[in-house]
Amino acid sequence: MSQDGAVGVLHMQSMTSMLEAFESERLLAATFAEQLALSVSNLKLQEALRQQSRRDALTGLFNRRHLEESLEREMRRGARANQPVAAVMFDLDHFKTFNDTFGHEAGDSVLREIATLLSRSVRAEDIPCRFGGEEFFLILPATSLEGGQIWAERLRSKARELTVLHNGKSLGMITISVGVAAFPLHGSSVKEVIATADGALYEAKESGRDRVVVAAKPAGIDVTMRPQVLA
Ligand code: GH3
Ligand code: MG
Ligand code: MG
Repeated sequence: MSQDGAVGVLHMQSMTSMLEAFESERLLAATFAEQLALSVSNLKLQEALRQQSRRDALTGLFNRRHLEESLEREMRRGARANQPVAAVMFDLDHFKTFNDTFGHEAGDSVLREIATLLSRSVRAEDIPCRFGGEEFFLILPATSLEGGQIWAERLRSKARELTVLHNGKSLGMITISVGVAAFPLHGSSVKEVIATADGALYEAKESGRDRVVVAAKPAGIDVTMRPQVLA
């Protein structure tokens, strides 16, 4: 038994018919079962916490830790299947001003709406994440850089059309800046791919915001080479 009730059934059979020996074995078995129950319920708790720590509390999207693990897995899968993986990173424009004007709670509503839009716009195999603050990240398995760009442009238009209400009042137009990169074109490690998407996002900000920038294709990449994933 654990705090939450029965965690399992343990059956032990005595090899002796002597009552005294049986009694000491019974005590040992009870102690053993208690320890076992504790271990099993600890493992269950650990698993529940692990599940929780993969999600961001405000938006329900996957968090950055999950993103990094998933991107590595998808890159490995892509390498094996000879398929690209697109990485799309975006950041809300002038969000600080937005918070300052309408308040932090209104800002939170916007983050949740954007997360809903993101979740609704993706395929089941895509992985939408909150990278941190007002930055989001999307992993698109089996998608090229061009595919990522098309997807990013579509999201940018949808974000502009979003009407977020807070206390019955419209919060005005939301724009996003987006950076797009892809595996294996922009690197063979998670770090490199994220950094390239981040670099493209930075360029989108620098060149005026509310736009998509696709990371430049590195010169001299041999596309006939089988992709590799480096840790
Ligand atoms: P830029 O267009 O350059 O991205 O400008 P910005 O104002 O969006 O960028 P900056 O990095 O200066 O500000 C980010 C803001 O995001 C500041 C912070 O208050 C807000 N923010 C981050 N996380 C949250 C959150 O969980 N809730 C709310 N309401 N605001 C958040
Ligand atoms: Mg911002
Ligand atoms: Mg930011």
